[in-house]
Order: sequence, then C-alpha cells, then structure tokens
Amino acid sequence: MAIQRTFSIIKPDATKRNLTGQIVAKFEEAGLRIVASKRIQLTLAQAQQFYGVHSERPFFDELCEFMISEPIVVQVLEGEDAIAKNREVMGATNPEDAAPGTIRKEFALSIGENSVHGSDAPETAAEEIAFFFSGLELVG
Ligand code: RTP
Ligand code: MG
Repeated sequence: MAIQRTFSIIKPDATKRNLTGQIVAKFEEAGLRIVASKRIQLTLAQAQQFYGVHSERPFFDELCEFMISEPIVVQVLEGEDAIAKNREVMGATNPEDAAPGTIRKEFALSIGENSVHGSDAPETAAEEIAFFFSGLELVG
C-alpha cells in the first residue's frame, strides 16, 4: 500500500473538553504523521457546504449547528494506507459500536458528538483537503 493522505477534523465536543493532544497522540501512535494542522471556527455556510452530501439526512441541521458550536482542528494525516488506518483509529460512528481503544470509544459523547471526522475514500480525501488547505500549507 502506498503512502496516502487523509483529512481529519477534531470536532467541537473534543476541542471543548481539551482533548486535542490526546487525539493527536492516537494518530501518531498509529503511524500517521500530521502534515498540516490549524484551529478554525466554521461558519454555518461552510459547515453546510462541507456536509452537503448529508443535506437530506434528518440529522443535517443538528450536525451543522454542532460543528459551528466551538472551534475545530482540521488536519491532514499522512501515512501507509492512511484513509483506512485513520478510520480504524477513529472507530465506528456510534461510540456504542466502537472497538476498545478507538478514539470514539474513549472520547465520543454520542453518535453525533463523536469527536472526530475522517475522509472515507481517496476522492473525498482530496476534496476535503482542498476545501480547507492550500498546497503551501501541506508540508510533508
Ligand atoms: P465522519 O464523516 O464524521 O468521519 O463520520 P462517519 O463517516 O463515521 O459518519 P457519517 O455517516 O459520514 O456521518 C457524518 C457525521 O454525522 C453525524 N451523525 N449523526 N444523529 C445521527 O444519527 C447521526 N448520524 C451521523 C456524526 O457526527 C457523523 O460523524
Ligand atoms: Mg463520513
């Protein structure tokens, strides 16, 4: 498997509880390298655009309001098989279903306030990275 990049968000429930460092440590322990990182606060329009694929889902409004409720940390993670590896470290969407030791098992509050986002495929990773970062900000 080649070296890949994936896009990650440390979500408001986690930044609010001061868990950024503990979550980054999980990525690094799994062999993922942080090649870009910034703390930002989304506008509602930005959250709606980012989660546009979910616009018809019943949880869309709640999700967007949650994502703008506090600052978030957006990052690009690089490593061997990074997309799958990151999703493994995150654990299942619903913390009740997440495996022991995963970020969501240890830190998530609910299926919505689940501490992290990670891209689900190479195409979405490329789109999501480009949404938040310019080429100059990616330092491999
Ligand atoms: P993510 O995109 O954030 O990495 O998470 P995921 O692939 O595991 O989950 P996805 O199905 O893409 O859903 C995106 C985010 O929407 C929120 N959600 N809320 N209330 C609900 O039933 C519900 N379902 C999903 C979560 O914050 C989820 O991560
Ligand atoms: Mg998803």
